[in-house]
Amino acid sequence: ALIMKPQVVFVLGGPGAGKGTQCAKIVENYNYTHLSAGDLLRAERSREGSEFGQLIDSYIKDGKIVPVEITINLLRKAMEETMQTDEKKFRFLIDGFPRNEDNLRGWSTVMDGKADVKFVLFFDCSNEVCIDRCLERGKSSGRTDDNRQSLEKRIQTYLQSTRPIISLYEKRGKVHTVDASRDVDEVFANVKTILDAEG
Ligand code: UP5
Ligand code: MG
Repeated sequence: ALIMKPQVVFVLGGPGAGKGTQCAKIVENYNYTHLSAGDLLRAERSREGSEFGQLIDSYIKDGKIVPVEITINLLRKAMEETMQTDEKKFRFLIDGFPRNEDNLRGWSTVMDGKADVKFVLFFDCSNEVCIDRCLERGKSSGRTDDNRQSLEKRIQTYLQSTRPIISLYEKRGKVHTVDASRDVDEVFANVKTILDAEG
């Protein structure tokens, strides 16, 4: 069978901007598979026999970005498994990646020529709103990084490392920015306009 080249949308934005929430809504309405790099790392952290569990655990608590060799393998495997299960599933939302230059280098090394990055969907939101949402979620999420101390570091990492990656794609005219501070349905209405126009 003819294997389609994966078509990728990178979904970026600060911690708690609503990437996961909006990706879930996109999947309900469009033919995309959602892959959250953070979720894949958290699953790997708790996988029996993982050699990276402790490393991932400490990076996430510290709001630091895990070395790309780990993340890219998880993403590549998830994409391959999806496409092997259903060859029509070749459109992916990659949520929370690439977050820094190391991530970008790792993606290029492994995926250049093997996947097309169509554009970046950027959920833009003030740090204050991001922090409030994560602290609220922290009451029940069980996430080890939904506390004030980790959040300060996550925001710091986002501003220092991830914003420059978004800017880089912006210079290439590849970013669609969404105001993520509005309510979930208003944000999604904006997302729909973008996805409908992109085809
Ligand atoms: N919420 C959502 N939208 C809302 C809205 N419009 N109005 C009001 N509330 C809204 O939403 C967060 C919370 O806000 C939820 O309670 C939601 O109901 C509410 P969510 O959709 O979960 O936001 P999201 O942007 O997905 O937030 P998340 O916390 O997942 O973002 P992060 O980017 O911080 O987390 P991620 O899981 O991507 O990464 C975690 C860590 O993993 C990183 O800090 C890093 O240490 C590591 N990591 C890597 O090292 N490499 C990677 O490639 C990826 C992650
Ligand atoms: Mg998320």
